Amino acid sequence: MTRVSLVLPAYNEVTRIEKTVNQTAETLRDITSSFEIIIAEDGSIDGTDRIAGKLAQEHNCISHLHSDSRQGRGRALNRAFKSASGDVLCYIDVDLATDMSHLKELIESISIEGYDFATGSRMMPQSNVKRPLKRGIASKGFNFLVHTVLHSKLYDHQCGFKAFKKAPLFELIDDVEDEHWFWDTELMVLAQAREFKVKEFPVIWRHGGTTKVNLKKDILEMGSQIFRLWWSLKRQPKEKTVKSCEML
Ligand SMILES: Nc1nc2c(ncn2[C@@H]2O[C@H](COP(=O)(O)OP(=O)(O)OP(=O)(O)O)[C@@H](O)[C@H]2O)c(=O)[nH]1
Ligand SMILES: [Mg+2]
Repeated sequence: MTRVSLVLPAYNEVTRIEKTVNQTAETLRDITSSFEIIIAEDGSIDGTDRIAGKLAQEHNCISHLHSDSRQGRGRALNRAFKSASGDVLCYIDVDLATDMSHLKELIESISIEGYDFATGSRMMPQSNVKRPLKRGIASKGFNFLVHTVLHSKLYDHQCGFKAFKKAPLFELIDDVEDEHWFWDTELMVLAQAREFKVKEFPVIWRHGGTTKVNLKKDILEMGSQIFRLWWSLKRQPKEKTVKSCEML
């Protein structure tokens, strides 16, 4: 039987962590009888760590990874996946911005359809998205740069709703240098460059209200990461350039 490990990266999420964990467990129970939920929490100063610890104590299927200092989302995910016991590894953002009705498709893209990497998408023509105009424009600009500079075929790289087959993820995970927001993009660009089977599918997505993104600072950082990755790929041998990506 396929075992699913689902990671919730959490930084100062006291208002929603418990509800999200409960809703995630309920949704997972309808998909598989073997799963674990890992709360990858660090640096929280609002009591998220206390609630995550309590949930982990109360339920065998929940575990809590904690650091006192903020690690960045990418580093938190990296550490959580390395501790995971599942065959299908996935993560979703705590704000549940992507509609949970898509979780089954996300997991089955890997466990049944045989993809190595799968991601929800807010940018495909069939996606149904409500988000602030400013964030929508920033996201379009970012994805445009990733297409043109890094030759990615995906419409959306940053959707916090992704799943992986264990072995392909572990082939790449230590090559991903970014430790925060760009981690997702870097992983998906490398997955295409190494010719893994990648699926992108449209989702219903609603902006989660409060955000951890600092628009000005994070956009500059993401922009510089695009060029850092471009330079790093350019220096790699020819067979590692982007060749294919399957999309719905
Ligand atoms: N463990 C950990 N999680 C983080 C860190 N920074 C952000 N997160 C989590 O990453 C997820 C995404 O954060 P959001 O604020 O929703 O960011 P976003 O989805 O890119 O942006 P929005 O579109 O505004 O929602 C949330 O579950 C956060 O709690 C971090 O430093 N460490
Ligand atoms: Mg979000």
